[in-house]
Amino acid sequence: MSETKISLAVKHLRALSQEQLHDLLLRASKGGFTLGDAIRSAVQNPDSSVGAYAGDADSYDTFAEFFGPLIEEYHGFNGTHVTDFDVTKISTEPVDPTGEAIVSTRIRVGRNLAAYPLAPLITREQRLDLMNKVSAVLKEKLTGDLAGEFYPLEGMSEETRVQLVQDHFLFKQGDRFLESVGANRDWPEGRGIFHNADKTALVWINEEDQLRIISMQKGGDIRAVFDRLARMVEIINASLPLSYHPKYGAVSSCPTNLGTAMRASVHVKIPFVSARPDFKEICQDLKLSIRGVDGEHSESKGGIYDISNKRRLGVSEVDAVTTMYEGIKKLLAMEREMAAAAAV
Ligand code: ADP
Ligand code: CIR
Repeated sequence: MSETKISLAVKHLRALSQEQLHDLLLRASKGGFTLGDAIRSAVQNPDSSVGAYAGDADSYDTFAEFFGPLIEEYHGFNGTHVTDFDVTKISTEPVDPTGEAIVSTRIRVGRNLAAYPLAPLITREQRLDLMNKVSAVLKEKLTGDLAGEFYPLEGMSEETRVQLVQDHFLFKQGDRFLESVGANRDWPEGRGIFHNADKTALVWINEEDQLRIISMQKGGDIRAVFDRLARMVEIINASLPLSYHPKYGAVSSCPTNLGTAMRASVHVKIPFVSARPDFKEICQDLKLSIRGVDGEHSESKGGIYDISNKRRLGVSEVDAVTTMYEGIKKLLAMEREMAAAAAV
């Protein structure tokens, strides 16, 4: 009989003692989130890999006996998060010197505002208020090469929306995992995207997290993408009261995003390596995650994969990007070897 894979949420729920479970079931976070709410996505989607969400920053403390071990298992870390955005520590050596393998590079971080509940609990009025405040701040504070406009999702033509999604700039409506936890309520109202003229500096508002700060461009210049992101984060940090946890760093609604809340990815052509039966294990050993070209839970197209750092907590921002950089370097070396062997 094949073994059914259970989500981290179910695994760590089962690990609680009867007394702990009873105690946790009687609690509610400051915003009124319960343990039932936290695991609803896992219950409704048995194929969840994680299956837990927080409704507010306090959920991580109120249900610490549940979230603590789950977060430790996912990130492999139980210390205090340390931040480091120093771009001079990122290698200047191009990871893909011929420019043939890497299609594009993207680094994003998630952020939430301290004064509002997270997506599962935020009210319609709070969401609208947040969108108006944040979009005004972005328009005022992001200047020079970062200067741009805010485009609300509500009222956007379907043609524009589809094009932005296809070009990898805009989010889609949250998936069934987010639907279960209430993060898709009132869609598309209160959501939107800010971007500069050439769409290399972007901010998503009120998707899974209230802010997703994104830097991206064609090709494999990871350092340039990191540099732009660091500048955006510094300006936004100084302009908005964001939510940070003393142990977990940047607060996010999904526990996989805590810490740096950073996903540094490349869209990379690796037809040989990706065809290996141990491709997943290779990436796991390199501490990398694999996604398809249209984002989470999507498929690869034409041997192109979205490869990113897996850990976001217990690594600094520099470490997260360097993990991706070093891992891609190794995958590309393997790809070249396999291509050369196939050519003889
Ligand atoms: P997130 O990265 O914000 O967690 P997704 O995995 O759903 O969420 O990705 C969001 C969008 O960003 C998708 O359209 C995805 O294809 C795009 N994307 C991710 N990495 C890259 C990249 N390196 N180059 C271009 N687009 C990318
Ligand atoms: C899940 O549990 O499958 C979804 N809630 C997404 C979790 C985050 N993604 C990931 O670890 N790949």
